[in-house]
Amino acid sequence: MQSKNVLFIRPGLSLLVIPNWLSQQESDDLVIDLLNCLDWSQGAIRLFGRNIDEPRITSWCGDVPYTYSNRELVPKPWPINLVKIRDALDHLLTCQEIQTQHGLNHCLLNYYRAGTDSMGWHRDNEPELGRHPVVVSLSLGEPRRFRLKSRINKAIPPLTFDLGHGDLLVMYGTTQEYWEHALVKTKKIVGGRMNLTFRSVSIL
Ligand SMILES: O=C(O)CCC(=O)C(=O)O
Ligand SMILES: [Mn+2]
Repeated sequence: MQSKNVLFIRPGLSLLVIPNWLSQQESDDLVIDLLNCLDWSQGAIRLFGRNIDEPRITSWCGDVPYTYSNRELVPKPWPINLVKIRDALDHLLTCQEIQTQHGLNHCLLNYYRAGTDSMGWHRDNEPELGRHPVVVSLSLGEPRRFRLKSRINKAIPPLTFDLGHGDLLVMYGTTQEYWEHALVKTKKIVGGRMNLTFRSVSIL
């Protein structure tokens, strides 16, 4: 089904973008609540034999284990306000005829404390996300620049979205096979931004 929010604007990319999916008030309430009720931790990556802090802090909840960035995220209960959001997003996917194997059963949360916090180019293509991963991304807080670029054809122009408070972006279809994405650093003085990515994870 195609609506005004659905974008099939580059080869191999399936994207749905809904600005202001949550209202200002809903977004304000959610971000405060999630900062307070979840455990936030500093993840690290192993690079050349050294542990390097990721440039962001993270949290998660989910019904199943998920290995992300070489970290095993064990199942963790969903706070009540995230259950409501998750169920609304499952419903949205059904209405858009975007299928998931197990429903949205995992949520990874990133908090970017300042413009120097970021996420480098990557794909969300862990085996437990299946052949065509569905990644539903909800942004809260300060707008930040989200980029997508083709892995296979450098002549295809990249895409840039300034994702702000309450904006929703869904990647699906072959997007994770042919495209990479990143949340880039900025030299501007910016406040905090939270990002929630809901995923459908299989137990392998
Ligand atoms: O913060 C964002 O908008 C992107 C997050 C992301 O790509 C991820 O969690 O895999
Ligand atoms: Mn990602």
